[in-house]
Amino acid sequence: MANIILPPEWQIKERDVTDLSAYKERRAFIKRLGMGTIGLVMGPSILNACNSRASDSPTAKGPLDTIPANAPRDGLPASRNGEFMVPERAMTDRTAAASYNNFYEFDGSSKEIWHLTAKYDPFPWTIEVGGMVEKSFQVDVIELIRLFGLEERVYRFRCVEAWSMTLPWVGFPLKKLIDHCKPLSSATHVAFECVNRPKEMPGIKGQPWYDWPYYEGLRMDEAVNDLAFVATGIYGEPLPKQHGSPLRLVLPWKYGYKGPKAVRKITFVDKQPKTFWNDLQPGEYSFLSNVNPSIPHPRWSQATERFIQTVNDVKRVPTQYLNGYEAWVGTLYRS
Ligand SMILES: Nc1nc2c(c(=O)[nH]1)N[C@H]1C(S)=C(S)[C@@H](COP(=O)(O)O)O[C@H]1N2
Ligand SMILES: [Mo]
Repeated sequence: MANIILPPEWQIKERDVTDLSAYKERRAFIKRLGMGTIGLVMGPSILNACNSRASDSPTAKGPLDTIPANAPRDGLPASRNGEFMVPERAMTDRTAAASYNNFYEFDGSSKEIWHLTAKYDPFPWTIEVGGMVEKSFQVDVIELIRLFGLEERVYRFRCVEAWSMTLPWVGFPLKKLIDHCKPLSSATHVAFECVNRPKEMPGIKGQPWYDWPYYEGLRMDEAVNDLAFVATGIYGEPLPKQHGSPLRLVLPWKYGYKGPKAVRKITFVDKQPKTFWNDLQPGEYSFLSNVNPSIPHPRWSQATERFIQTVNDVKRVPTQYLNGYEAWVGTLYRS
C-alpha cells in the first residue's frame, strides 16, 4: 500500500522471510496481478533464508493451515444469508484468498503473510469496550459468537491497491455488537484498535516507523448499517490468522484497509477518530475511503480492478460505485 514511505531495507526483509519456491510462486502470482514492480528483488540469500524459516514456522505448511487449533467452532457451519450474494462474478478460490493478504503487523512489503503467522497465538481473546458507553466492559470473542450466532455472507472485497475478490465471510452484523455495547446517544463515531503483539508479529517489531497498533474508525450511521459485518470466519471455517483471527471488520463498500483485523478495543466517541492510513498519508487515504471508480488514487486509477478468482485467473473488471452496494449505503453519502 504505502510502499513509498518505507526505507530501502524493506526489500531485504521480504527476501529473508520468503523461501525459494514460495518466492517464485509469488513472483508469478504478482506478475499475473500486474504488480510486477512491488517488492521484487531477487537476491543470493534466498536459499539460506529457507533454512532459518523452517524453525520459525513449524506448523504452517500451507496457507490453509493457519486456523488456530483452539478457535471456537460454535455455530459452524453457518447458514448463508441469501440477501448478500455477488451474482456477476465467481467466488474467489480459498487458497488464493489465504495466500494474498494485507496484514502489516506481519509484514508490509509482502502479500504472503501466512508464512509469518506461526508465533501468533490469538486465543483466548478479550475485547475492551469503552468511551461513551453506559458502562465499560470486557468480553471474550467466544461469548460474542454464542450471543449473536453466525451467518455467512458473500461480499465483494476491494483493496485500494485495485485488486479484488469475492469472499464468503462468516460472522455477525456489527450492529448486534454495537447494540450490545450500549453506546450513549451522544456518541457519533466508533474507534477500533487492533492487536499489538510485537513478540508474535514480525511486522510490528520490524517496522517501527508505523504507528502501532493499527487503528480505524467509522461514523455511527456506517457502523450500524446492515452491511457492516464482524467476521470470525471465512469459507465455513474460523478465520485463518492471516485473515485477521480471531475477528475483523468487513465493510464491503469501503476500501479494504477500513476493515481492521484482530480488533482488541472498541471506543465510542463524539468526534471523527484518527485512522492509521489517513494519518500517514492524508492525501492518499481519506477517512471515508468509499470505493469510487471516478476518484483515482493519486498514484493509480480506481476505474478498474484486478479480480482474483484463483492464483491463475486474474482479470481486469470495472469497479462499481460503492463496490456495488449503493442500494445499501448510497443514502449515507447524499447530502
Ligand atoms: N490490523 C490490520 N488490519 C488490516 C490491515 C492491516 O495491515 N492490519 N490491512 C487492511 C487491508 S489494506 C486490507 S486490503 C484488508 C485485507 O484483508 P484480507 O487479507 O483478509 O483479504 O485488511 C485490512 N485490515
Ligand atoms: Mo487494502
